[in-house]
Amino acid sequence: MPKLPTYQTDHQTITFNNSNRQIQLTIITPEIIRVSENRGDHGASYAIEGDKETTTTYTVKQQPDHYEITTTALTIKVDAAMHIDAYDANSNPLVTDYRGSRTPLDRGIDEEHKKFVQEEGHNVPGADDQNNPDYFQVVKDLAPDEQIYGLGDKTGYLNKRGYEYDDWNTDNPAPHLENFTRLYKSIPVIIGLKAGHPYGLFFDNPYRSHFDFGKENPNYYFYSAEAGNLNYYLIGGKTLKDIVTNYTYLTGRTPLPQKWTLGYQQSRWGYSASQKMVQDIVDSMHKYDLPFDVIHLDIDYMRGYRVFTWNDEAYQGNPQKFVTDLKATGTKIVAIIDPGVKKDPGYNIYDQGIKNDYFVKDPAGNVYVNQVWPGDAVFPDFGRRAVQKWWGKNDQFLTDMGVAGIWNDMNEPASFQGEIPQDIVFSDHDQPSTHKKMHNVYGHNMAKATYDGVKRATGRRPFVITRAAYSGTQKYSTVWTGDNHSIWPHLQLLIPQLCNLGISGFTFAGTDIAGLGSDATPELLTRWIEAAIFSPLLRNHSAMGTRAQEPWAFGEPTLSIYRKFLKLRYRFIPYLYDLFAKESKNGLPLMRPLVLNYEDDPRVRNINDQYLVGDAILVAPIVQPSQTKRLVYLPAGKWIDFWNHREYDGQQDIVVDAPLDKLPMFIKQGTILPWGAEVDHISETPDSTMAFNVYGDSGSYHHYQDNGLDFKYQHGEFNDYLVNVDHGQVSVELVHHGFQPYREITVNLNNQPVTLTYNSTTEHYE
Ligand code: MIG
Repeated sequence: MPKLPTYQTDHQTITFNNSNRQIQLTIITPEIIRVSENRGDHGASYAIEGDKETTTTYTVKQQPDHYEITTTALTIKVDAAMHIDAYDANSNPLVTDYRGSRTPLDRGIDEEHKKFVQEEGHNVPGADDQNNPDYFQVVKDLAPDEQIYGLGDKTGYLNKRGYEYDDWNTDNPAPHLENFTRLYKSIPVIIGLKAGHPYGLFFDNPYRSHFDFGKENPNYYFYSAEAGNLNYYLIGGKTLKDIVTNYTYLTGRTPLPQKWTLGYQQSRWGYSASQKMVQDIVDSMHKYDLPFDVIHLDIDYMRGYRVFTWNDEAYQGNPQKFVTDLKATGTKIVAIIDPGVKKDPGYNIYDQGIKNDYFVKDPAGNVYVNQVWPGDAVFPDFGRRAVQKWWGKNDQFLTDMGVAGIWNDMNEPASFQGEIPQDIVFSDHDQPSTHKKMHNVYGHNMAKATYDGVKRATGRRPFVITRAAYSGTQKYSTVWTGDNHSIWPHLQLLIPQLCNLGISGFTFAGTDIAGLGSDATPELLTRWIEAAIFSPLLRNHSAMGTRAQEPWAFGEPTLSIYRKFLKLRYRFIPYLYDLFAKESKNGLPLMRPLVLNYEDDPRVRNINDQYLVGDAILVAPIVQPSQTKRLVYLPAGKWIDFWNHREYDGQQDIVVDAPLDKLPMFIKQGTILPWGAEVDHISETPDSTMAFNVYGDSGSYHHYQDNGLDFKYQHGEFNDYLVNVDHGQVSVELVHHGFQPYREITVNLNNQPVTLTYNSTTEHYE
């Protein structure tokens, strides 16, 4: 029998040694175990901040041919060949090393032909570069009944099985279809179900990586990285929800946002070239009675695309007045900032960066120049604290103007004259490193710098939107899915894409409604606003040069339907805000795939055209042209049609009507939902009343309320209401009282409103 490795333990780390390898297991919590092997890379994690290790008891047992490391939730077996196999508490295999050798795909092409085909512009995926000495791979068994989710923003379907993907943040504006292996973000976490048993696997290594989920061979999946340390986290839990909670324990959760950020946002590349154009959009929003909170300013508001400047002349010499006046009428401005700084001696940002040595350089020590919007541009070295601080301070230029949020674009980083070479010197936690290592965390560090800067300057919960991200960026920024197109496949994509982002920690996400590139049609715009109406980030955005797609652009009936859905959105904002309050504690996304809640039901394991909002709402949008009826699968429980209150039993397929103005929606029986007042924007004045709708005759619900703006809630300034309905008996209790309570609460029970009034002496609703 081969000899087992030796081992030593040091607190919660167990180090295994044999003649050629040293592998460490670190028990982070009973449900999270890290597997690592130092391969010469340095530098702390970007995804995980702070010490996540909690005191955990575990045992190490020696068996004849392996060791067993056991916590209350996981058992890891380590054998003589250092295979690592993870099991749950009931000995079900979760993540086990594949013992065979890989069988790379035969693509039927030799090197010479490959060159021709590539010259014509086709993408021929290569075999991974196993000759590179830094390359390593992790190959794990794939069971016949195994589904793989997560991985952030990738294209394709909810279940990633059968596909391959790359992590290398990429700006490619061609339509993102299922054959695209990489997009703007690197979020290397997978959430799996193996024979119905949930697990998570997080590969924390920012270098270019590849994932193959049984495409090459249905018996295994593999992860490979072109450099860095072997460093992955095995995550267990009783349910898929536990896996997401544990993963977000490790990498962080989206903090509670300002409430208005859940409002509707209108954007188009081009508006911001003049105050008049922006004002016209605002006026039209009012004229057409469309509720909204935000107008975005794309790159045209700047002076010659110089970041942290404003083309004042196009804003009557006083953009600050414009922004402040708009704010007074309930409209917030969010402005874009790209990382590329125009190479332009005399321009203060460039000068400061040069003087303080803040830009990345080539190995010979010259500031590296590439091109982006302003022409020749240089790139801040966000891996240094001083550079992050400087950048965050620069954001004050905008926040002092009254700008309410910052939109970070182009931070893959994108560059027009080819990709930045791998050896350009980028810092890694203040130490010189390379673009090769820092590429995938560039956007993360920019978003973090922005968050910190805005927080310091305003004291409010920063609203940052970023295109590029790494695992953990959710702590600092919301995300949008980048340059989609006005095409039906991209309307279809938003459901699996936002659901996978959600279970990968990025709940505050959205797509450009109706598509950035290409020309929308009235039907596409209508179905898109319906399908996306619960997406946490709700922004219609389009590119310069495409057909207009504002809500009124196609006249009627598009405008009225659009208005109807925006009004519906605002009714649900209290519910979405409640979900954020919960998410910030448990990491569970607002918009979620059905499998997250119903993992035992094989029918829901790859549903790509329905989603849930929290636990209570099931949404089944129309994502095909001309379709006016559709099949809806209802999981276990009883469901109530939102529109006509018809009741359905779960675990069946039903056919529902969906004329152009209808989004099929079902509410789980036994739930209570807050129902906000009809408003035209989210006000900063606290609401004095709230309503709740009851679906069924019993249920209970926690409702959260605070000022929706700053961090006072962290010092107890919030209310937690418990609404209870027991066979028609209504009660409301203020479980936590730290904010001005509603004067009046109405509970709508089968269309019978029961109104309770706050008695400030007894602190009860009566
Ligand atoms: O190269 O700022 O994804 O939302 O409108 C294009 C212009 C740069 C890409 C963003 C898009 C934005 C556009 N930007």
